[in-house]
Amino acid sequence: RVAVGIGSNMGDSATIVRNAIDRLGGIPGCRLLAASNMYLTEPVDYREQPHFINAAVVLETELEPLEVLHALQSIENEFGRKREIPKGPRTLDLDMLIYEGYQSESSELTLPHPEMHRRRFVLEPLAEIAAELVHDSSGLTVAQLLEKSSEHFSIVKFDK
Ligand code: PH2
Ligand code: MG
Ligand code: MG
Repeated sequence: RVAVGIGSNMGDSATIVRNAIDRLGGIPGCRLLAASNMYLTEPVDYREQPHFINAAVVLETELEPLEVLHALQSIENEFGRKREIPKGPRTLDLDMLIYEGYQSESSELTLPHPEMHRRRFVLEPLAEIAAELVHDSSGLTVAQLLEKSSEHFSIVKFDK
């Protein structure tokens, strides 16, 4: 199983995130197991930008981690992703969070995602669909990471 975090804060973010979820389930060699609700979240790290819509999905895959990464990157590009400011506004950000049972620290791909354990905009949606999934670098489940997280930025369920 692979967990993917989805974020958007440019354009019609709710529609973009919904369409991205459909697109993720259609990657050859992947099957959508679960998709979270959408959340409206306060920007973290780089604060001077609009709120994000965030969500998470869990896929079952027969692809290797780098193959999944490349598929995610091509979907980001399909949705017109520009990277102007690091951690700044984006139409679509797809981050591989966990590839179950796998850890790596290469220049191209760090798994589990190096910042996911402290980001509630990642942990809340993921806990909704995969609370028991194990974060391989800490050995903790997503639910345990969420319980430990002290981040205070606001997150509200977005239903439209
Ligand atoms: N992504 C970032 C930086 N800050 N803040 C929120 N709320 N949601 C995000 O997806 C996000 C962020 C860099 O990828
Ligand atoms: Mg990213
Ligand atoms: Mg990101």
